[in-house]
Amino acid sequence: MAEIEVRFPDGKRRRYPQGTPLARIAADTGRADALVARVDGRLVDLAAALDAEAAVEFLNFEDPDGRMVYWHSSAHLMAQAVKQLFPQAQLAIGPPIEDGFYYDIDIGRPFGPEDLAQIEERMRDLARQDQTIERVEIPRDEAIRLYQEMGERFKLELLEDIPDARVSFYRQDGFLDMCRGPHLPSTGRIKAIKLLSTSGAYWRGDEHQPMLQRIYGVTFPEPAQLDAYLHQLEEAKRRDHRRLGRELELFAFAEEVGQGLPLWLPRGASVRMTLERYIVDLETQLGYRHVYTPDLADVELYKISGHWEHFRENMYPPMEIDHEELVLKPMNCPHHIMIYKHQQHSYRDLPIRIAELGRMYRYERSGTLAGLHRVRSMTLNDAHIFCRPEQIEEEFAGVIRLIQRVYRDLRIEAYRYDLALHDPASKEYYHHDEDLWAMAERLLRQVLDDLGLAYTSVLGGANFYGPKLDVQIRTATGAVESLSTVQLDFLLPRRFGLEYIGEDGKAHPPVMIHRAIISTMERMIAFLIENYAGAFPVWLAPEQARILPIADRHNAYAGQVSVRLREAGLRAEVDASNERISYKIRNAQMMKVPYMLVVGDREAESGQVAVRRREGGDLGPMALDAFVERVRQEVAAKA
Ligand code: TSB
Ligand code: ZN
Repeated sequence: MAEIEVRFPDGKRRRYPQGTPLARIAADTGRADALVARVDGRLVDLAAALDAEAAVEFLNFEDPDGRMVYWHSSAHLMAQAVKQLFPQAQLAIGPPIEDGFYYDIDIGRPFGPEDLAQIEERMRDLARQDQTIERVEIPRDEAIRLYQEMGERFKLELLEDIPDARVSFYRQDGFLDMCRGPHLPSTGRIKAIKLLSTSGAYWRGDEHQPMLQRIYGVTFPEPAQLDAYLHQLEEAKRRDHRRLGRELELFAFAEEVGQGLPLWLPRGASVRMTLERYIVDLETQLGYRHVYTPDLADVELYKISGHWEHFRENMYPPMEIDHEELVLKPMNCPHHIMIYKHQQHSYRDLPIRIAELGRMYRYERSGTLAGLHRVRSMTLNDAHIFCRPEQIEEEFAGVIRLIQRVYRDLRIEAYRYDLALHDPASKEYYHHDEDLWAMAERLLRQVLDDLGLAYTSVLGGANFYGPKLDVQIRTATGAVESLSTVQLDFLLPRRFGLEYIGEDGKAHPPVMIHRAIISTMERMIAFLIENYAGAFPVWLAPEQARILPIADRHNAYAGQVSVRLREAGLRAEVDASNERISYKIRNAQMMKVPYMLVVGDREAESGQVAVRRREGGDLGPMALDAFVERVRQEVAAKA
């Protein structure tokens, strides 16, 4: 029989008889962990035979594609179990997702927890039976007949969209599911199984269509991997800023106020104010000048800037009054541009750095709102730097250094830099001056390389006005969002006819850098809550110390202590409730107050406080002045 040559990723080559199943090649090369093969770049079942020479790579669970196949087969396994337990069930679609898989199923009622437990148990049985998973191709009309007999109306609808003469199915035991594949060789590969939740899901995501039940699950080759995953889920729940925001009384939403419009409660407002003071002071030191601008503007302003053309989907509709058409501002740039334009500028004045904690309003679809991470009214730590072209690199680098400084102070460690470039193919969105784009993008790369920053390039991520560098973070629920951003812009200064008088005595357009370090106060604080799991460092904590009188007769002394601490610039409160001291301590710990100062007879007589730390641990009695000094140092060091 003819032989064919197989090339492996490590460069090795081997010869096999034509038609050798990939599974045999995997076994022959010691790849018992293989789940699926990549043959000349295409994913193929291990059961498939290799007919021609090819580059072959075997994928296991560690490979993202391998994992997708694993979870895809797990979805089939779940459907098989459901069909055995509920023969009348109608199956819709069941894809793998980033963290597991789901299947949309209709059994005429929601699945309850007992149902899930039962399905999970049946999946384990079926997996233990280690049934072979086979690919079968049948003519389309036969497939239609099959699904008609089974009464699978959703599968029939799916078939309507498949034009092919033959349709592929995957079969394990008697269970057949229409699918492109590829799949695992057998159900026995699926070891650790957990069904996580159910939710309603409209067929085809259309609210006019029937509501199906979506079951989410996850599986792993090793039980320890499942344990680690479930632990991580718990951890995410523990850190979720929406829960912590409620428990720690930081912020709230009210139906009466409106979706995505947060109310900052005193404790959240305190954190925010500390952060605002911090960044404004830092910016002032670095030569930024702060301004205030209105929340409304004539829509004309945004027509000139181009936001009306490119950003309108995110803007609230105009309000007509006194022959003006007013819009809520979605960005601060045009206002800052008008401030620049208010005066004449010489090259000696540049760079001019105009900063504002600028309030913005953006329409975000209700499904995308996510606590403080994504809101509709927000305040941005915004600034626009107007500079000469030869100052771009220095200014850009300065902004990146500021980001690094702030992230150190805030102890933000898990993030990634994305360099967002324009996509020349999307002509409607981006301005057409390709030379300008090329120049801007080259400059940014240059700065990043000079700073030795590792970054990922994202084609098509740029703003309509220019390329940008975004700092990407992950929220507790796993979404990736931008935090800080630095954006280069040659366009808006031209659209507004901005100028400065150069050394040559002629007028030139300045270049603009848009930048936000803290991001919006909303998103940054959402991120910080999750980052610290609610336990703010002392300098940011809304309540730095809580004074706990042991009995009512100590309330007066506790009051004096709080006055002293506040005079020293610390945030302190007294718990004068009628509770036992152990209860007061537990309460303060639940609110994650960094210091608890217990005061009783001894402390009142000696002018001391007995200090306990949030993390546990008794520092014992301390003179009040010594405590103040200690906290002041911690605040100064942002410890
Ligand atoms: C930096 N004109 C620029 C500015 O000068 C600008 O507005 N850029 S932006 O559109 O990218 O927004 C800046 C930052 O605001 C984003 O990086 C993101 O961190 C934050 N942000 C954007 N939309 C929302 C939202 N809906 N909720 C919370 N924060 C948001
Ligand atoms: Zn801007």
